[in-house]
Amino acid sequence: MNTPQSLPRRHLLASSASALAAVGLASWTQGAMAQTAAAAVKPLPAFVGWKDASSIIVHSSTTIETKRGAFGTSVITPAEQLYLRNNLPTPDASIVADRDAWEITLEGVKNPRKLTVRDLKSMGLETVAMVLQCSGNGRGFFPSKPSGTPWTVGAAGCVVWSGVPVRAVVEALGGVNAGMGYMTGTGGEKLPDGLDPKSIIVERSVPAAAMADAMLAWEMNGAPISLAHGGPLRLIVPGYTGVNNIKYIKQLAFTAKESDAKIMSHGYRISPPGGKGDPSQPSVQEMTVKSWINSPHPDSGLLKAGLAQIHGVAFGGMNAVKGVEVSIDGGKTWQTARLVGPDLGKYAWRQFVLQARLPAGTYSLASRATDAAGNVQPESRGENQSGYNNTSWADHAVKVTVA
Ligand SMILES: Nc1nc2c(c(=O)[nH]1)N[C@H]1C(S)=C(S)[C@@H](COP(=O)(O)O)O[C@H]1N2
Ligand SMILES: [Mo]
Repeated sequence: MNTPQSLPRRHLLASSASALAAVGLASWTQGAMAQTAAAAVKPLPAFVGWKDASSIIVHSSTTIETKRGAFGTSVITPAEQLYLRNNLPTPDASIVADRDAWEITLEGVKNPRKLTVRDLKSMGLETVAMVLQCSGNGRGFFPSKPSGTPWTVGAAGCVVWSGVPVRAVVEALGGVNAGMGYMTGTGGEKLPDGLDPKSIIVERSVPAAAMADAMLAWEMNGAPISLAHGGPLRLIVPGYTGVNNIKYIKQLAFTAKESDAKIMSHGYRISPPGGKGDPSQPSVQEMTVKSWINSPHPDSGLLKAGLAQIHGVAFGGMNAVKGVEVSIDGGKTWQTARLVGPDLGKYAWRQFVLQARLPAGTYSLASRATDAAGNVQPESRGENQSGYNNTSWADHAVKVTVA
């Protein structure tokens, strides 16, 4: 259930309008449906009133994208500029009033129990820099116009998380029970009455092996995680697309099977064009090598002939980035870009720059990254019904005019 449109219709029809209004779901659904009326500037929803309005595109009250030209060059994406994507209305701010008291239930381990954030803080500490990217980032480039937010490049950011490694928590609870192939996280949203919980709950399973680098995090970019980004506690699964990083997590379970919540069984599946998601199809999980140019770009304003610093971001998903090439002629020829700044580990993105002398003319600027395992960012997107996992360098190319 990637889009509000895909909320089961019969449930919506069966529910009373007042029940929906009570949880803000009615206006949320309408807002999301009316998304991207091209240039219409929507106001920031109150719970993210602190975001930097000039750096973001508000598609709806639950879908906010970073502008391509707003990505800076110093690796980390500030919270004020970071994209936002909620499948359900955001929980009440009361859940971050006493952060340390937030409880999470651990299941599928030898000694299952409830732990508070305070307990977790005594069990271990780790920090990871990671690209957080929505599965649908780049959907806006699909000519098939899949339903869902038409993100271009800005449903992604590179952020630093701090928390306890999941494996430390699991060890403290006696280890994972035998036969548990999955790690399943459940979001702490209050679910509206009158709807089948399985049809809307945000619950995702990843292979249990992802536990190796996973974390239960309470800090983002050096501050307690905001409510908008999943505070008081968020499951972080480095290398996996956004949806697998469960906000306000209330349960972490090691399970024999994948969750049967709709968002897992039918949502976020790679279905053939024209098809519907089902459990037999690949789930959108590990990210693969991708890059794009952030500057110059078509909205950069007038570009003067002469020296240009063509820069952008590149990441490998599960692997480090080995190198990036840049083309100024739409991919006919490539030059090696320079990786810039600190390497924050394989799950972070790297900034790259190509210094080029650009005489007056029109240019198609493209970037193509290679990861440490030798995988090269592809020219074409993998077609699929919902517009997931677009890593095409051709789709991400920008046309600029130099005068
Ligand atoms: N509990 C919960 N976790 C969630 C979501 C949600 O709606 N509820 N949305 C997911 C999706 S689809 C994405 S892309 C990311 C977005 O994270 P952000 O809003 O912090 O950028 O959170 C994921 N985790
Ligand atoms: Mo997402």
